[in-house]
Formats: sequence, structure tokens, C-alpha cells
Amino acid sequence: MTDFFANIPTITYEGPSSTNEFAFRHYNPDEVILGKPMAEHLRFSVAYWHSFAWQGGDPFGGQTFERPWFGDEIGLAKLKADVAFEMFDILGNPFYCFHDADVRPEGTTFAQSQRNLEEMVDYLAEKQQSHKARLLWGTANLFSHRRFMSGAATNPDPDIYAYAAATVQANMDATLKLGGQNYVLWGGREGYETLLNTDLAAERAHAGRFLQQVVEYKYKIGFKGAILIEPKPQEPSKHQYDYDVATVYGFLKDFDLEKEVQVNIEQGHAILAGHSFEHEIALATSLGIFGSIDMNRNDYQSGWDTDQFPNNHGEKALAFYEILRAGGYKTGGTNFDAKLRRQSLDPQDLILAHVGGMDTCARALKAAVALFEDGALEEARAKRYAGWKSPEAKAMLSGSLDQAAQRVRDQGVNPVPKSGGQERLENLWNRFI
Ligand code: XUL
Ligand code: CO
Repeated sequence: MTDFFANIPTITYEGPSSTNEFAFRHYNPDEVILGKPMAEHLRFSVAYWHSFAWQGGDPFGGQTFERPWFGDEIGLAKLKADVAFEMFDILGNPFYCFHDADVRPEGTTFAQSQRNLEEMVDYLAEKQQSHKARLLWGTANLFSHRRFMSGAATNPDPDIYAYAAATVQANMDATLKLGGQNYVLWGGREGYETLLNTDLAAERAHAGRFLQQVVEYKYKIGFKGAILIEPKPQEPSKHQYDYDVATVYGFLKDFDLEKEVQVNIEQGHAILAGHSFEHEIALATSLGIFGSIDMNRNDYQSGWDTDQFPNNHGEKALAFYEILRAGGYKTGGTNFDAKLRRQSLDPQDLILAHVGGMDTCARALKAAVALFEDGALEEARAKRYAGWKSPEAKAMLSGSLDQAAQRVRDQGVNPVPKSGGQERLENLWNRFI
């Protein structure tokens, strides 16, 4: 045991009227809703990078946090893992996620970095044996080190493609070894800063082939989890090739991967792409590629990816409603890709941030479930499209443009506009949040 979280109790459910800061008011893991425990609906995960690796820097200033595990030695990486699993025990989150760079010190050669990763994977495997948290997904950091400044799989230098391949291979092996349920690829530098020096067609082709190789490797090693792409339109790159769900789907179709790869959708990334979170989830579901979510929120003034903890359950309820309509998670979960503000220095801030985030999501889930069970919204939606149930309407879709048009000429079809009833449905929605 470390003393990092000394005097912080295990967080338990005390109900909505509790005034105890170190308690859940809404997240009651064992409460059964829609036939399964809340914990299984939400599948919470903690992001190693924000909570344990990030030092509090922003573009105008460096480290603000002081943590006893900051440094490049393997012993410190193990201390970091000790504290991480202590936090998972306190919160009771069933999952965590990491990049290689979050858990191991970088070596001076690839071989040394890989040895460090393997040593830490063994250490994490031991931790998993004596604690409850499991790996939701693993991923490779292909964006922080300067070697990746012009991209990984899309780098103009083929040696970097090779380095990216070696890195992803090592991370997929690590994910398999730890029983990870998914493997994520987020292409922070897979894009460009300026078209003036970019062969866009070549970069896109290389990214497609790389992803096919990742899928081939998944089968080679017998990894049973899902491969997920995490869309984001920009930042750090001016333009990223995995812009949003629609763009990713077009890319997957192009490379025959739409049955092999799903998406990990992040709230802040959806907003940056000019969409809502629920739009991205609904679209992914309709395309059959919904996988998992990165839960956070952006600040509405700053216009960049602030990765804050969610605190507005009404907003998140719309997202959870879409997840329910998708039939819930399969291998996915709710990963808090969220970080403290850089002035939140204390160990208890880390705990309280997650308590608030988990409660916000639980409350959102309950609202979404209540509306789902009420059924009025789905009834209204079904009624709006009821005309398409008629054989005449269906025939139009299997016939030609001529045949569809014929109904107007033969039957004198003269449509009467109907109300979309948006405000009525918004009022209905407000009754549940
Ligand atoms: C960056 C981001 C990443 C991915 C994993 O915006 O969301 O942390 O989730 O690489
Ligand atoms: Co993310």
C-alpha cells in the first residue's frame, strides 16, 4: 500500500440525499436496471494517461502536479501502477485503459522500450490478479515522441511506418496478454499541418493498408477483442484523416474493413467536428460500427479539446439513450478520457473528479432508461414513419424513379405537411432528466 490516497475511503453508494463528498449519490453498481446491474450498463474505465501520466501542463506552462512517481525509472512506473490500482479499488471502476507511454519509461532504443513495456505488462498482470480492475483497451502512443511529428502510418518516411508497425504490434501483444477487450487507434498525427507538403492520396492509402495489417495481426495472434478507431477532426494536426464517424465509415468501406473495425466515440471530438455526441453514436449504430465511448466534456468558450469531467447529466442522457437504442455496449465501455484542471493539485481531486463523473453518467443512464421504458418517444418516432409500412410505400424503394413518380400522376398524391412536434418531445424529455 502507498500512502498517496491516505485517509480517502472506498466510495460506496449512499443515495441522492447524501451530503458525503466521498460517496456516490447515483451510481449504485449492483442496482438492476433493464435486466442487468448498473455497473454492466456503464462499464466505467479510468484513463491512465490523464490521471497518472499527465503532469498538468498547458501550451503556456509546464508541470503543476507533484506526484511521487514522476520520472523515467521502471521503479517509479511500478509505483504509478500501485497508486493507479489503489484508485481503482477506491472507485470500484471495473476497467482502465492505457497507452504504452503511460505505463513504461521510454528507452533509448526500440528494444529497450519494448523490454520496459513487457516488464510493466507483467507487473500490471500481477496487479489484475490481486485487484478487480481489468483492461478495457490498450493503445499505442504514436503522437507524443518527436519521431511521430509528421505522422505514424502516414509519415512520409517509411522508416517511421516500420517503427509504428513495431509499436502497434508490441501494444497489441500487451493488450492480448492483459485480456484487454478492445484495441484502439487514435491518429492524432495521422493528418497534416499543410497541404503544401502533403501527398494526401499516398498518406490515406498508407493509413488504410496499415489498418488492414492491424486486423490481419489481430487474427494472427488470436485477439478476440474489437479493433476501434477513435475519430477526431483536428488537434494536434490541422486536419486528421479520422475526422468523424461518417469519414471513418467511408475510409473503412474503401479498405474493406467496415465489418472488422468499429469506432470509439469521444464527446469532445464530436463537438470539435461540429456534431453532437449523440449524433455520432446514433450514426455509428446505424452503420453497425458503434464500439465504445470516451466520456468527457469540452468547455464551451475555449473551442478546443479540454477533456473535462462530465457534470451535466441532461446532456449525457441523450448519449446514453442512443447507447440503449444500440442495445448497450458489447466489448465497449465508458472510458473517462478526462483530466483534472491544472490547479486541482490534491490526490482527493482525482477521486472527486471521478466520483462526479460516474454519478453524472449514472444519473444520465437512469433518465435515459426511464424514458426508454416509458416508450412515448419511440412511439412518436414510429408514428412519424408509419407511412412507410404500407406496401405501396415499400414498393417505391424496390422500383424505379419512374414508378415512384407514377403515384403522383396516377393517384394525384398531394402531401399534407405534418408537424415534427419537436417542442412537445423536448418537454417529454425534460420530464425524465
Ligand atoms: C486525444 C484522445 C486520446 C485517445 C487515445 O484527444 O482522445 O487520448 O483517446 O489515444
Ligand atoms: Co479519447
